[in-house]
Amino acid sequence: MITRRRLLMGGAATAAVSAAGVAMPWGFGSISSHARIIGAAPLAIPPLLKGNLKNGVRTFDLTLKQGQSTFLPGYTTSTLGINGPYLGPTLHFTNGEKVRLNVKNTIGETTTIHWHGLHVPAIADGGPHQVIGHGETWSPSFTVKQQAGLFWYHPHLLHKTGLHAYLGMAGGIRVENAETDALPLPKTYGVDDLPVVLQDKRFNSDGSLQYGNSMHDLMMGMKGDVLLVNGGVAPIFKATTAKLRLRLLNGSNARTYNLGFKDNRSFDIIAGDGSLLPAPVKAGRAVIAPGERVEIVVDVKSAEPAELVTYPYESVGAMGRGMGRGMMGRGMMGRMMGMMGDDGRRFEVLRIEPGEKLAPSPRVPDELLTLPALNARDAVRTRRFELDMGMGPMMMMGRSGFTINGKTMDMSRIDARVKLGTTEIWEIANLSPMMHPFHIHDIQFRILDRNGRPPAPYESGLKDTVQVNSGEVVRVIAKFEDYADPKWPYMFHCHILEHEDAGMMGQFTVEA
Ligand SMILES: [Cu+2]
Repeated sequence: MITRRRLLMGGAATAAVSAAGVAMPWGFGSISSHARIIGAAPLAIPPLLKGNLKNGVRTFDLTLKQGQSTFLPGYTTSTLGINGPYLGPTLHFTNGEKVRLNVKNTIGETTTIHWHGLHVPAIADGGPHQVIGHGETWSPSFTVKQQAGLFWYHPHLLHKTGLHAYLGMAGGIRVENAETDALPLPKTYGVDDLPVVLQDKRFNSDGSLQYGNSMHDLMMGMKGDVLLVNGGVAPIFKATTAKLRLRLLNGSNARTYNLGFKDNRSFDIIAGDGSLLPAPVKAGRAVIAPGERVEIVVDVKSAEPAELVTYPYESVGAMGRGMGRGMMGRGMMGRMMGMMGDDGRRFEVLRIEPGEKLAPSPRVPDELLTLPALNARDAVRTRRFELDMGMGPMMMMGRSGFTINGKTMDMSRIDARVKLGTTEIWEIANLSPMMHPFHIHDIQFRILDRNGRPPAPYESGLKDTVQVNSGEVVRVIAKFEDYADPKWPYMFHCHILEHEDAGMMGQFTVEA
């Protein structure tokens, strides 16, 4: 029997030791045998929850709970989940519909649940101000105002987001929209349209999840050596159709993945965080940072297995910038630099095993979504947000160096007040030596430019999280509409959860 104290303290107090054969990554040492044993398991498809429609409101019941999961053969792992022991159901929303979410917390301590990417009133957002005590039920309701896409929900408690998300509380939200429903894209859930949630974990020798508090885990974010895909290791999907749509969600605390197929086949990137792209983008790789979503459509051939794997990821600009501000001497800098992009872990993500006979799939349309032309002149103002990691004296004194505009998160401070109904440009400047995925609540924005250059076609749709590479200035533009509240703020923050928890977060209100 694992007490809740034990579960929640978990690996936090445990030294960063991986027992041989337990937590070694796929392809390295003895875990390869483990991975193959588990790798025979089918891809788990979370249940699709459609809610109960009553008096025009679609109601979803979510219970946050403790659970026991088996990730490694022969080991039981204490986890947190939603309506189950690990992860949660996929919620099915339709644009324009009013929804209510009854979120009951039974995990033994306070947490929150945030609707990542959804445009909702600040009080319904589920950020650090909307705490749900143990035994309590929080019931926000709002009207769904989104493009079709994959959104998600996860905890957002101040200083605990990393741990609570890591233990397993997360789920997808599929929004359907009449405008995009008509497109001939694969959309049968679990058949040709698959949720793929990526999360890397580390395990203690007793099979418990390890959540480190080492300086390295704080600086680089918590990275694991086992990749869970919908809660399984290197799962298999038996394809029955000629095309598959993979809705990839990076639900990891800190790791960015450079995804591609082992045989380097190309695929169509059709969607980013908050909408379809204007047009499909042919690619052989898709880089997805924590918090981001990418949807791809890939062709499969009868009886020919295809493996989705990770390739080396180099964050652009990290190596070329030289000394970060506030950094210590060159020796430490050199060591840090070596770790900024990639720690050398390679993962098997998903093995697709097509049957002999595949149902035909329509070709991906040449045009997917019409978005208005971007015009920087629509903005009434530009705000600048400087991301930094002071790794020198600040850290030595035990103070967090993870700052935005030189400040760490303070729940009693509003960092920006936006006027309702106006369009703003937010200029995000990364002064630190590593990439930070910057997430803004409330809005879906468009990327204007990166260091003055237009964004790549694959990031030209609606976004809520953007990779800001070392030394880069990324400008995004959005209109802040519908919901004003002078009291309750929305958050903006780095989606490397250890950075967020250490203070790389701020608050803004939208005011009439
Ligand atoms: Cu960060």
